[in-house]
Amino acid sequence: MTYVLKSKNKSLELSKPIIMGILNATPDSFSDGGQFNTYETACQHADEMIAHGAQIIDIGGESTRPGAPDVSLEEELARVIPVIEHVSKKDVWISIDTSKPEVMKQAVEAGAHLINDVRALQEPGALEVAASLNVPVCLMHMQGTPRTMQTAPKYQDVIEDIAVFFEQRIKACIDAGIKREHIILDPGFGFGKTLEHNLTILKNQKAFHRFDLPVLIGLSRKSMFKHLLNRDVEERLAGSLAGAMISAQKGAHIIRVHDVAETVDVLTVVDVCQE
Ligand code: 7PJ
Repeated sequence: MTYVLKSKNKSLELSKPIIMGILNATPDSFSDGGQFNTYETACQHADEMIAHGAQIIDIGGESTRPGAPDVSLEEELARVIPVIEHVSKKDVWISIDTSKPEVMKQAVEAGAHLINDVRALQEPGALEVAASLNVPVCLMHMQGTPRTMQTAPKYQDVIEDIAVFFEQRIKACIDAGIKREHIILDPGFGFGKTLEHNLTILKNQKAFHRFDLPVLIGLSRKSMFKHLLNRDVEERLAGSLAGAMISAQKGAHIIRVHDVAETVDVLTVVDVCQE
């Protein structure tokens, strides 16, 4: 089944996995925090990821690393809107990584095509605003909140518990007037998950294809590679690429990464060997 995402006057074919490049416009993100937090460096990094083959640029102004402080609306807008305006001049999709309805609204007005919400539109007003904006939405699973999620994650069955969450959120979206063809699902690696949970999801991600919706996978540089490989954040490229390769082979539609050029190579090799 080939999905085609449509937003504004653009469409994005998901017949093979595509790359979402991560642009953190935050001063405190865990893996590249502080590196891209000025307007110029953020724009430069976006341009580079586009040149390397990213088809979506995911722009976020709120750090969701465990224990990160809350960011005010004004601060989040000041971080992301100028960068969105810059990237919107390019031929690429823009995703806004936020949970705040007002940021969703202003970001889409400034040029964003897709809403990526780690809280799956559960903040007050988010469902309604997303429905009115009429753009695709990525619903990510998280257990707990960014502040507490890694304390003691527990599941009866991590795959089935996430599937129940997806079912409920898909229904909430449809009831709010969001089109089914606008929904993307993401199991949320590292968001209230132990290493064992993350590995179970990596291996069994095809289970989420039961919803007949595109699946987004984000495991780039995450702490699962610290726990599995004992690697610091700047040493997680090989692990991240292996995760991207497995996800591509298991049929993931969108892969969210920091290292665009390297992941493009991996996906090209996977693609030519597809049976
Ligand atoms: C994810 C995300 C993810 C989606 C972050 C990081 C932490 N959005 N935002 N999926 N992770 N959809 O960049 O590693 O896994 S923030």
